[in-house]
Amino acid sequence: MEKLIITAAICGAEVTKAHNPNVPYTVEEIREEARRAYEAGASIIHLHVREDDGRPTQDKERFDACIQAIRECCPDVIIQPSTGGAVGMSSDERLQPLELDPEMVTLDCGTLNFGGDEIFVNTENMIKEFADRMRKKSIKPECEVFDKSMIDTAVRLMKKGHIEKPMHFNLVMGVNGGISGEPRDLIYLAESLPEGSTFTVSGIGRAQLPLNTMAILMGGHVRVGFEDNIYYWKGKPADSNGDFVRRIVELAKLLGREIASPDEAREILGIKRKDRLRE
Ligand code: KMH
Ligand code: ZN
Repeated sequence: MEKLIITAAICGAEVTKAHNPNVPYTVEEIREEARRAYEAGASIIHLHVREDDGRPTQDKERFDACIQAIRECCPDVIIQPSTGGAVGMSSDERLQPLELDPEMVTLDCGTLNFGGDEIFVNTENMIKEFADRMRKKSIKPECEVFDKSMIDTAVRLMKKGHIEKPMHFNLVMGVNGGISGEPRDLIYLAESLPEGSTFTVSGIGRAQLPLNTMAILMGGHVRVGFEDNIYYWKGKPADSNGDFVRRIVELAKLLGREIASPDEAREILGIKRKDRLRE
């Protein structure tokens, strides 16, 4: 089996210090959480950024500051900014991190309810525009799918030339409004992917650990972190993203999967390391 790529989604846009005081907001807190995840074995940092008071932002300057800070202590890690941002942001706001020419970003592949009255809007025309902008800059999209229909949308857009092969998917499972996080759901999604694609599994809340375990066994990859889950065990808030990553490293060892370094992850995903990251 391929080596295991571990992504750490270190802060997200929705969780706050009221949920878990260890959720990072400032540039320094984000750098330290990235460092803990990287030193534990993460090869990708999925990055949202916040104002110092915790408000989510897609501001290019703030992304730049966080990316530079992460680079200081994680020189070769793949930094994957979010183009999802937070519910209610405009396309222009969300697309700002593309101007920094990252190696990889997220591409959200459909609209869904996102709790209460919130709707996370990703119309087909938006997805096409986002994907075209990524393709023109040779930025690898990670297709975020929250339900089976979003896989179908992504494949349709691949066939029309908006997304290049091989495709990489993140199966986000257990969001209220998306697919649930039962084992049969993961099997269904994984069997629906086009041949030759790779996939990561993100389980929300208590679905995180069981779905990560299944992903390791199925030859997929895993995402952990505060964006998806703030508890290490039921009722015990996690101390850091590093703890989640370490647990996956131990589990993978027990289950016979080696961990991919950032360069090995690039190889698996077909990403070319960009020169500016070597500076
Ligand atoms: N914060 C969610 C509304 C992504 O990073 O692309 C969207 C999200 C997905 O987190
Ligand atoms: Zn995200």
